[in-house]
Amino acid sequence: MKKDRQGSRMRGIGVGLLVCVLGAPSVLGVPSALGVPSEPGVPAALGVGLAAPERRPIVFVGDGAFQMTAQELSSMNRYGKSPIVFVVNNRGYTAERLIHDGPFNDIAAWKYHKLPDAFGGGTGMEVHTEGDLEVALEQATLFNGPGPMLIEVHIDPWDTSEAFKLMSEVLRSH
Ligand SMILES: Cc1ncc(C[n+]2csc(CCOP(=O)(O)OP(=O)(O)O)c2C)c(N)n1
Ligand SMILES: [Mg+2]
Repeated sequence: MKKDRQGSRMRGIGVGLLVCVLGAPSVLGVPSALGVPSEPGVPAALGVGLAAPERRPIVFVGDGAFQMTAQELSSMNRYGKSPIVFVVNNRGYTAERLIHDGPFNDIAAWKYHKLPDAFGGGTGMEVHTEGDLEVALEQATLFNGPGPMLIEVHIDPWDTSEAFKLMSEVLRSH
């Protein structure tokens, strides 16, 4: 993510998904983690929203994974669910780029923040800088539907954590 007046950079999250219950009882986080499949994150948020209506699912999903499950925004509208979905737009499959780069890691350039509207409702926001992110987080805190809130976060394709780089180096050498 680009620096702005706020200072330090934010790192890409790599790939993967973990479903875990965060501290606050009303919030359920579906963040990314290393080495587990990420594609079910968005559908899982819908399932969680249906199974535990008192909770607010929050999803962190890669753009590549999201392109496989984006239509669940439609189901969220259909069933009146309002998760917060962070889509990390690093223009493709960074996890695989680090291991073996090539044009097969590029994906179509969707305007992710416009998709809630296309799928029936909700709110979309776009984040380029840390200042934008602060505004988006404030809006997310106040958000109460209807429909999902999608926050598209732009990150450089090569901006990943040191741990992820190290893991990729090991994988690349095999
Ligand atoms: C259905 C499916 N096809 C292919 C893969 C292989 N795969 C592992 S990581 C990855 C890239 C994920 O990209 P993205 O969600 O954009 O995360 P990023 O690494 O860019 O943070 C892919 C395609 C997979 N896990 N599941
Ligand atoms: Mg990606």
